[in-house]
Amino acid sequence: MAEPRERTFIMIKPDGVQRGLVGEIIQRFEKKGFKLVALKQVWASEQLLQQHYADLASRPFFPGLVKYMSSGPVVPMVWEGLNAVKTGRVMLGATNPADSAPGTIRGDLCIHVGRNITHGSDSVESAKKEISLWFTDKEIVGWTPANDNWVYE
Ligand code: DAT
Ligand code: MG
Repeated sequence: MAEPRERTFIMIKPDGVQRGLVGEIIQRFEKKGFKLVALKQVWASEQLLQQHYADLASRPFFPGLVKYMSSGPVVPMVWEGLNAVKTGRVMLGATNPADSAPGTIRGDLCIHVGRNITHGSDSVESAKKEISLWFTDKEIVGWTPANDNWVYE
Protein backbone atom coordinates (compact mmCIF):
# COMPACT_ATOMS: atom_id res chain seq x y z
CA MET A 1 0.00 0.00 0.00
CA ALA A 2 1.22 3.50 -0.81
CA GLU A 3 2.65 5.41 2.15
CA PRO A 4 0.68 8.52 3.15
CA ARG A 5 1.73 11.69 1.40
CA GLU A 6 1.28 14.82 3.45
CA ARG A 7 1.09 18.49 2.57
CA THR A 8 3.21 21.33 3.89
CA PHE A 9 2.86 25.08 3.67
CA ILE A 10 5.99 26.82 2.36
CA MET A 11 6.10 30.58 1.85
CA ILE A 12 8.72 32.78 0.25
CA LYS A 13 8.96 35.89 2.40
CA PRO A 14 9.20 39.48 1.06
CA ASP A 15 13.02 39.43 1.12
CA GLY A 16 13.08 36.23 -0.94
CA VAL A 17 10.79 37.86 -3.51
CA GLN A 18 12.73 41.17 -3.54
CA ARG A 19 16.04 39.34 -3.91
CA GLY A 20 14.85 37.34 -6.91
CA LEU A 21 15.03 33.97 -5.15
CA VAL A 22 11.51 32.72 -5.99
CA GLY A 23 12.68 30.47 -8.83
CA GLU A 24 15.61 29.04 -6.85
CA ILE A 25 13.44 28.15 -3.86
CA ILE A 26 10.69 26.59 -5.98
CA GLN A 27 13.33 24.65 -7.92
CA ARG A 28 14.70 23.03 -4.78
CA PHE A 29 11.28 21.59 -3.87
CA GLU A 30 10.56 20.64 -7.47
CA LYS A 31 13.91 18.91 -7.96
CA LYS A 32 13.53 17.03 -4.68
CA GLY A 33 10.43 15.37 -6.10
CA PHE A 34 7.71 17.10 -4.12
CA LYS A 35 4.51 17.95 -5.94
CA LEU A 36 3.30 21.56 -6.18
CA VAL A 37 -0.41 21.68 -5.41
CA ALA A 38 -0.93 25.41 -4.80
CA LEU A 39 0.95 28.63 -5.49
CA LYS A 40 0.19 32.35 -5.66
CA GLN A 41 1.64 35.76 -4.96
CA VAL A 42 -0.05 38.00 -2.41
CA TRP A 43 0.68 41.20 -0.55
CA ALA A 44 -0.59 40.04 2.82
CA SER A 45 -2.34 42.26 5.36
CA GLU A 46 -0.98 42.73 8.87
CA GLN A 47 -4.16 41.03 10.11
CA LEU A 48 -3.49 37.86 8.08
CA LEU A 49 0.13 37.79 9.27
CA GLN A 50 -0.90 38.27 12.89
CA GLN A 51 -3.09 35.19 12.48
CA HIS A 52 -0.33 33.27 10.70
CA TYR A 53 2.15 34.00 13.50
CA ALA A 54 -0.42 34.00 16.36
CA ASP A 55 1.69 31.61 18.46
CA LEU A 56 4.53 34.17 18.50
CA ALA A 57 2.33 37.15 19.51
CA SER A 58 4.01 37.58 22.91
CA ARG A 59 7.58 37.55 21.55
CA PRO A 60 9.49 40.85 21.46
CA PHE A 61 10.23 40.49 17.74
CA PHE A 62 6.55 39.98 16.80
CA PRO A 63 5.72 43.60 15.72
CA GLY A 64 8.86 43.74 13.56
CA LEU A 65 8.09 40.31 12.11
CA VAL A 66 4.57 41.36 11.07
CA LYS A 67 5.86 44.64 9.63
CA TYR A 68 8.55 42.86 7.58
CA MET A 69 6.19 40.15 6.37
CA SER A 70 3.65 42.77 5.23
CA SER A 71 6.28 45.01 3.58
CA GLY A 72 5.93 43.43 0.12
CA PRO A 73 4.57 40.46 -1.76
CA VAL A 74 5.03 36.90 -0.52
CA VAL A 75 4.67 33.62 -2.42
CA PRO A 76 2.72 31.04 -0.42
CA MET A 77 2.77 27.47 -1.74
CA VAL A 78 1.58 24.00 -0.83
CA TRP A 79 3.92 21.08 -1.54
CA GLU A 80 2.89 17.44 -1.19
CA GLY A 81 4.87 14.27 -0.68
CA LEU A 82 6.15 11.66 1.73
CA ASN A 83 7.26 13.39 4.97
CA ALA A 84 6.85 16.76 3.24
CA VAL A 85 6.55 18.68 6.54
CA LYS A 86 9.69 17.32 8.21
CA THR A 87 11.75 17.17 5.04
CA GLY A 88 10.59 20.68 4.10
CA ARG A 89 11.94 22.01 7.42
CA VAL A 90 15.24 20.21 6.85
CA MET A 91 15.47 21.73 3.38
CA LEU A 92 14.87 25.23 4.82
CA GLY A 93 17.50 24.83 7.55
CA ALA A 94 17.56 26.27 11.07
CA THR A 95 15.48 29.38 11.83
CA ASN A 96 18.62 31.46 12.36
CA PRO A 97 20.73 31.32 9.17
CA ALA A 98 23.84 31.54 11.37
CA ASP A 99 22.98 27.97 12.44
CA SER A 100 21.60 26.70 9.10
CA ALA A 101 23.78 24.04 7.49
CA PRO A 102 25.31 24.74 4.08
CA GLY A 103 23.18 23.07 1.43
CA THR A 104 19.95 24.23 3.06
CA ILE A 105 17.95 27.12 1.61
CA ARG A 106 18.62 29.43 4.56
CA GLY A 107 22.19 28.15 4.93
CA ASP A 108 22.98 28.98 1.32
CA LEU A 109 20.92 32.10 0.64
CA CYS A 110 20.57 34.35 3.69
CA ILE A 111 22.37 35.71 6.74
CA HIS A 112 20.05 37.27 9.33
CA VAL A 113 17.24 35.68 11.40
CA GLY A 114 14.98 38.65 10.66
CA ARG A 115 15.48 38.17 6.91
CA ASN A 116 15.43 34.38 6.57
CA ILE A 117 13.55 34.33 3.22
CA THR A 118 11.25 31.34 3.79
CA HIS A 119 8.60 29.91 6.05
CA GLY A 120 7.82 26.20 6.46
CA SER A 121 5.20 24.46 8.60
CA ASP A 122 6.59 22.81 11.74
CA SER A 123 4.00 19.99 12.04
CA VAL A 124 1.28 18.31 10.01
CA GLU A 125 -1.29 20.01 12.25
CA SER A 126 0.10 23.52 11.71
CA ALA A 127 0.43 22.79 7.98
CA LYS A 128 -3.32 22.10 7.85
CA LYS A 129 -4.07 25.34 9.72
CA GLU A 130 -1.72 27.40 7.54
CA ILE A 131 -2.98 25.92 4.26
CA SER A 132 -6.57 26.76 5.18
CA LEU A 133 -5.55 30.27 6.32
CA TRP A 134 -3.80 31.11 3.03
CA PHE A 135 -5.70 29.07 0.41
CA THR A 136 -9.30 28.27 -0.44
CA ASP A 137 -10.17 24.66 -1.30
CA LYS A 138 -10.53 25.69 -4.95
CA GLU A 139 -6.94 26.94 -5.05
CA ILE A 140 -5.56 23.51 -4.09
CA VAL A 141 -5.05 21.43 -7.24
CA GLY A 142 -4.84 17.65 -6.91
CA TRP A 143 -2.99 15.96 -9.78
CA THR A 144 -0.68 13.04 -10.49
CA PRO A 145 2.74 13.88 -11.95
CA ALA A 146 3.69 11.74 -14.94
CA ASN A 147 6.93 10.73 -13.19
CA ASP A 148 5.28 9.58 -9.95
CA ASN A 149 6.52 5.99 -10.30
CA TRP A 150 10.07 7.28 -10.77
CA VAL A 151 9.99 9.27 -7.53
CA TYR A 152 8.27 6.63 -5.35
CA GLU A 153 8.92 2.87 -5.35
P1 DAT B 1 10.59 29.17 11.86
O1 DAT B 1 10.34 30.21 10.80
O2 DAT B 1 11.89 28.46 11.62
O3 DAT B 1 9.43 28.22 12.06
P2 DAT B 1 9.72 30.48 14.31
O4 DAT B 1 8.36 29.94 14.01
O5 DAT B 1 10.26 30.23 15.69
O6 DAT B 1 10.80 29.94 13.26
O7 DAT B 1 9.74 32.05 14.08
C1 DAT B 1 9.07 32.61 12.97
C2 DAT B 1 9.93 33.67 12.36
O8 DAT B 1 10.14 34.72 13.29
C3 DAT B 1 11.33 33.21 11.97
O9 DAT B 1 11.37 32.59 10.70
C4 DAT B 1 12.09 34.49 11.99
C5 DAT B 1 11.43 35.27 13.10
N1 DAT B 1 12.20 35.11 14.34
C6 DAT B 1 12.26 34.01 15.13
N2 DAT B 1 13.07 34.20 16.16
C7 DAT B 1 13.54 35.48 16.03
C8 DAT B 1 14.42 36.30 16.79
N3 DAT B 1 14.98 35.85 17.91
N4 DAT B 1 14.66 37.54 16.33
C9 DAT B 1 14.09 38.02 15.21
N5 DAT B 1 13.24 37.29 14.44
C10 DAT B 1 12.97 36.05 14.86
MG1 MG C 1 7.55 28.55 12.77
